[in-house]
Amino acid sequence: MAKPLLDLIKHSQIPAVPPIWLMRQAGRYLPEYRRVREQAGGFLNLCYTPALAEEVTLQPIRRYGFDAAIVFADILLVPHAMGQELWFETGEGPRLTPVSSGADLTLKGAREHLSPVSQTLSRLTQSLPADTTLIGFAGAPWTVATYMIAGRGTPDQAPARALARTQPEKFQEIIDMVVAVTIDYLADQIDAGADIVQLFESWAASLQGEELERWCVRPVAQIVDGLRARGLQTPIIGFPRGAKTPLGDYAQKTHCDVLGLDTAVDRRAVGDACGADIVLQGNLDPQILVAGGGELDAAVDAILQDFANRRFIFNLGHGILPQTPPEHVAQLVARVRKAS
Ligand code: 1CP
Repeated sequence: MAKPLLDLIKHSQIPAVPPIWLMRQAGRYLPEYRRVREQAGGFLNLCYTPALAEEVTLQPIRRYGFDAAIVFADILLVPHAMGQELWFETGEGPRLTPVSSGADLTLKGAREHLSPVSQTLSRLTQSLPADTTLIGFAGAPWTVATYMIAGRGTPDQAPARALARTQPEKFQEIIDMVVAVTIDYLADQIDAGADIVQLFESWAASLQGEELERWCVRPVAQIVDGLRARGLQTPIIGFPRGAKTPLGDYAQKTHCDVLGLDTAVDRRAVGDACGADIVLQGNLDPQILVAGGGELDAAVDAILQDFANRRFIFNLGHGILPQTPPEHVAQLVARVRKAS
């Protein structure tokens, strides 16, 4: 059976209705997610138990019939697999034991540690509707490293930026190890059935110029090229949130097939700057999805209009917020689909 979202990337036709999925579409805004998370006894158990991770991946598909499902996991499973302690403080987000060089990490056993995620994907190839595209993912190395070095989320990524500036060779070791683990991890996700993979560069905004090239662009290109060198032609979505670089250049230099746009991106300018061979994805403001009503309809219509003449995947400009009313998501999907 055809998968409209995957087909959009592989072929050059522009469909009448763009395919739609939402970043963080499984999660705390859904009461059925909160129930399974409780049953799992914690967020990490949920990620590492394939039957439960499968269930929460399917929840938003059942409710809304999105064109794609994204496997339930987290970008911080990679540092966990490399030997860092990882835990989630309720209401406060992730915590890790901070590292400052490659010597604090290990590659041994990382692939095996991450195998539950591939098992979740295998299960989903059986349980998803046949026309739903299956998305795997990982964090981009810079973004993952910002958590590894600080031991937590930070507003300005200062600890990672300081290490990159003062001890670039130590920082490079960490990045190189994350690149190596991520290539294996995504290759395994693709072997298990992922149709597409996305690389989340959530903290691109904290670097610019040479540093952006070295720590964001180059490692992502190494991952894309590493997958291609293994004969894997699976489409890859890059999402450089807030990147201070022309996005057409980012797509070209990283060799990504799809460019995820954040909320702040000027849609028409990006549309003009990127050739027709790049598929664009985005960029509804998650806060407008919280607001709903006429404001939501107007924002959806503006996006549909701006991208009417190119290959485009409807999404948010960042992850869905936990306070989002589930009925606003239904409103969004209906609005996108009736626009044909
Ligand atoms: O249930 C809970 O309390 C945990 C909340 C939660 C969820 C639902 C976390 C903790 N991670 C996830 C799942 C998740 N994370 C997915 C899969 C599901 C889906 O998309 O439907 C994905 C793709 C991610 C990616 C992720 N994790 C990113 C990149 C995207 C982004 O939002 O910028 C980042 C930065 C993380 C780290 C992380 N994990 C969890 C939290 C709260 C955070 C952010 C920490 C911070 O910086 O404050």
